[in-house]
Amino acid sequence: MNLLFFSFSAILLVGCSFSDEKEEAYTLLQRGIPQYDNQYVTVGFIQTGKESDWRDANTNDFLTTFTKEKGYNLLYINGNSSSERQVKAMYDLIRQRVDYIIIDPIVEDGWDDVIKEAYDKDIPIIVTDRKITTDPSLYTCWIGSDFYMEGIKAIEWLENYLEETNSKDGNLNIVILEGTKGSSAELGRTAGLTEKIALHPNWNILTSRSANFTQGDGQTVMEDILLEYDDIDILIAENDNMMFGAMKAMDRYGVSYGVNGDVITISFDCLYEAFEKMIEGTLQASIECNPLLADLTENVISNLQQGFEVEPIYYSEEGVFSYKNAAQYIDQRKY
Ligand code: GZL
Repeated sequence: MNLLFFSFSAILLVGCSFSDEKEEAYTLLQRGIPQYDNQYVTVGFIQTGKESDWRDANTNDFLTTFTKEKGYNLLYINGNSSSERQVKAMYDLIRQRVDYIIIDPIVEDGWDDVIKEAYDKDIPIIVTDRKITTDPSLYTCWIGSDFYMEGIKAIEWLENYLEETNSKDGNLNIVILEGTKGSSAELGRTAGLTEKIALHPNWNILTSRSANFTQGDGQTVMEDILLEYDDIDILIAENDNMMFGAMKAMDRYGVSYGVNGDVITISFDCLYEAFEKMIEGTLQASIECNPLLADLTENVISNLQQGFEVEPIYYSEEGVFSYKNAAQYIDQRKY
């Protein structure tokens, strides 16, 4: 049956213009709305698309949690980094009358109409990881990280590090590699970072540019920055993969970084590879952003199935790790 869904969504997602995708979806699906086996709870999961190792861990967590053994028929849709595709996929799922829809929205805007459609058709929507600007009364809940606090935590770590190493005086030049523009992870982290940085008159943001959460863009954007600036003291990347790419760029241009280098390195996510780099000292701190949200999400759906009330917001547990404590925790890491 899932194959039928994918074949329909493949048809729906090709050739329609954004303005008529809703009608197109409903017309095509009129001819054959799949009938799912109602012994299972049918859950549509619309993911952002591949852009980072964090994303792979997040996707895998949902695929291995919402299983037939646990009573779920999971319809996984890869958004291919396209908000338009995500919205079209949601109209498909609504028309198929799935029991629940989980979305990880690429960006916060553009969801109002389709969320209202789901609300009117009584299909509960659970937003995970990134947020949407739609009226929260129209969807069940949001589950994810406090991105603003992640930005604050990064600067608090930097303040302590500069104090401990007696390097807080003098002008400090900062470069920020931002995540996907308009995503709540980027908006929240950037707000937290810039708000705390502004409290330090001797700190200067040389440039803050998007590298779209990808390793490849992290490298190319950092290469451009290194051609413009030769006085960088601190590099903050809004995810580990962009930092890994930036490290390749700094290697290429002979710029030293990390505990024994010229550039202090701070990133977000806390991937296993980030722990390896913190142990070797090239990455000095990573602010955890937990991708393992499926259990929290499944718990919400299980409560809804039993008729229980659920909360509007669920924050995941997260810490801060550095070159000092990475070795102590690396064996416990799950992604
Ligand atoms: C954060 C998540 C971000 C990660 C990136 O919750 O949306 O997207 O920090 C990922 O690695 O690509």
